[in-house]
Amino acid sequence: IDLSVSWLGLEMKSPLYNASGVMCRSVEDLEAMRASSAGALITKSCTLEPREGNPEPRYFATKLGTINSMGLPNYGYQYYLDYAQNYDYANNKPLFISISGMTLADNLAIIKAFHERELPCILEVNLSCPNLPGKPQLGYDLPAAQNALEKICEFYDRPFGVKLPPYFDVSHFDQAAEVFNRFDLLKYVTCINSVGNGLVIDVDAESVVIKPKDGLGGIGGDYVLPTSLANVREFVRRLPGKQVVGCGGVKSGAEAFMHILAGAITVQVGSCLYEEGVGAFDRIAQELKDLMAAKGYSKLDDFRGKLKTL
Ligand code: RRO
Repeated sequence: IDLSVSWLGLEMKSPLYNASGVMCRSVEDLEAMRASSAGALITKSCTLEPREGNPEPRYFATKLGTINSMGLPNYGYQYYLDYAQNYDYANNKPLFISISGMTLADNLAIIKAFHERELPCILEVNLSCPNLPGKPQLGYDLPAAQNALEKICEFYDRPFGVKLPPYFDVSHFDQAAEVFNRFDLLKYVTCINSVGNGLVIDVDAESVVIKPKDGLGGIGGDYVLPTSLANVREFVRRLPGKQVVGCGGVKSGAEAFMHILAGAITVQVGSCLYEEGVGAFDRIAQELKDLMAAKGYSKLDDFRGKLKTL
């Protein structure tokens, strides 16, 4: 069984890698990702300056998934630029760099710095952090998102991607796709970031479980699987010539299969990776191979995007 994927001129031995934010903040985390059986790795979203992030506790897992309000803790873009500069692209898996500046000017400065180094890493602009008090998600303000993409494309001349929030209305899928289709170098979208501003409650303690924003945080895991699959399928239909990366609710071979069946080119693992560690990649890849073998499939293209309707 062959799990390899070729896209963006890159070769991946497996479609599975980390969701940005999980196992990717420090060089130690990134090296654990690199040494794992993941097919690629993506860094924690970075800002112009280093950030401590929100006060703890800021992450909590339940039986059905996770809530987080990390608040963009990261070492600042220069740390990830150094990692990307020192990365051995010829002998390692593809490297993606997630960027989430606090302002458009910050994003442009960070992207310019990467552009000047002419590195073969792929930039992914995060339009969807739900956890910065007072900062709306750019993906929910489509004119602002369009303006940001226009400014980026004035100078950036390499393929790149964006990380999207989940959309919940068919008109919003249409409006978002109309914006993304204006940009040729925007080669992929990653669907989805966490479902923003959920609230997990501990009955015994009669309390919220995380400190920031009076307990509000981004939801991941089982809770979000149907929403992530819908976003993947709907953007695959609306973005011809672009790719969609699936992210949300993947904890076994079955969910990875679902994302690819819905049309995802590759599949990211977030909550499950946080809870299980990088061993999750071996397990999920084996489960995906077993499922494909049972169905008579030998490669991902045999079923990608072939979801049936009734
Ligand atoms: O750091 C975070 O709080 C965070 C970010 Br930037 C994001 O994009 N998604 C998320 O669930 N948490």
